[in-house]
Amino acid sequence: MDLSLLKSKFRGSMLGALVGDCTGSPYDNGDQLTSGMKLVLQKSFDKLEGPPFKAPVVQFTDDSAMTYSLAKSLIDRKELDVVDVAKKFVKRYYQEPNRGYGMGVVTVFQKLRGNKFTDVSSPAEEQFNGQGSWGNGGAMRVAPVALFSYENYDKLLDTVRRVTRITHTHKVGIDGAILQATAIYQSLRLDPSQELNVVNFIDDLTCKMDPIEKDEEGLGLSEPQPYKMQLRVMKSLMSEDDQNLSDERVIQKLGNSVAALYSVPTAIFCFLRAQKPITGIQTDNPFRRAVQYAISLGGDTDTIGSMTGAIAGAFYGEEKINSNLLQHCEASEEFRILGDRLFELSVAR
Ligand code: RVK
Ligand code: MG
Repeated sequence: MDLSLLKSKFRGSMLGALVGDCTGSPYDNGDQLTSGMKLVLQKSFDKLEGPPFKAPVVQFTDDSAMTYSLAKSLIDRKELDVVDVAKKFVKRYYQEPNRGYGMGVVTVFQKLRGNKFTDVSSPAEEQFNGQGSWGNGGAMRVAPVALFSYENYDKLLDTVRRVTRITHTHKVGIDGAILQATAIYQSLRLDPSQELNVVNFIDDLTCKMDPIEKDEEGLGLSEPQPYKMQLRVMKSLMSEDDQNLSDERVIQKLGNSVAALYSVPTAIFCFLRAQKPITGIQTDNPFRRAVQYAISLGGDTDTIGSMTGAIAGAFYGEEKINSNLLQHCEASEEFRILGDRLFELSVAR
């Protein structure tokens, strides 16, 4: 692939994650959006993308705070150093605790600080009576790992697993992060000037998730390969007419919660569905369409918006992310630079 396109895709994934988080956070109250709120969302995107105006930046939340720390650690260390990542997560949390962190993950940070990072495994393992967290917190911050491991899928799997386990040890939480990273990995490799083959994209994800989910033994899950099942549901929804596919049905089938299983497949679906116009989302820009659609589904809007943005940005590249909109997002220049550094580290060495 042309290196300037690939560089734009690296930037696009980092910026996409940020934009989805910033634009989604005002709607993150766990509920569905009313039709009035969907109109407010449409108008807000129109305004942010329109002629420049002065306003306080739209702040990012825990998603981008952790994405930033993870990217910074990979760049500083040139490899995954889980102790350094854990330190960066915790330091940032104590500097700015009000960024909307998950209720459980804060306990992990307290324990990590308490043991002075001498044991970075136990705090996450002890979560939820030893089950570990299945929240989407591993998946929401994983974009830098997909970029860092661009050339080697086995390295991606190993890095995602190790970095996710700092906070999330439940298999469903880890596999959600793997699925999100894999969607970014696949998107980076596709040419955005060609129509995306949605069926192939889902089939490729399914093939990659199959062996990963086969290790479920002993977990006693009612569904042994839950992500494969959600990918099947996604494929069947994608074959339906735009007109018949209500937001309620998508939410009922795929979910919009803080659970990785009910949010990562949703984010991938939003990216794929936004390849074509979606009733009620008025824009010609497919990147914006994906993110706005993800937010309009309600629930965990900032995180599903951010995960959708990271995938869409990796596919379309920075060009499709409106520059006026970026000006309104906190730390967008820093996120662009992180994308460049990760590109230099993993591609242009
Ligand atoms: C608010 C029972 C479990 C569980 C388990 C539930 C932020 C808990 C971010 C927990 C993200 C929540 C989002 C989130 C995710 C997880 N048994 N309940 N085994 N595992 N839960 O705390 O980093 O937005 O109710 O680990 O994954 O922006 O509080 O956090 O959208 O899921 O929260 O899991 O954050 P955590 P997280
Ligand atoms: Mg969230």
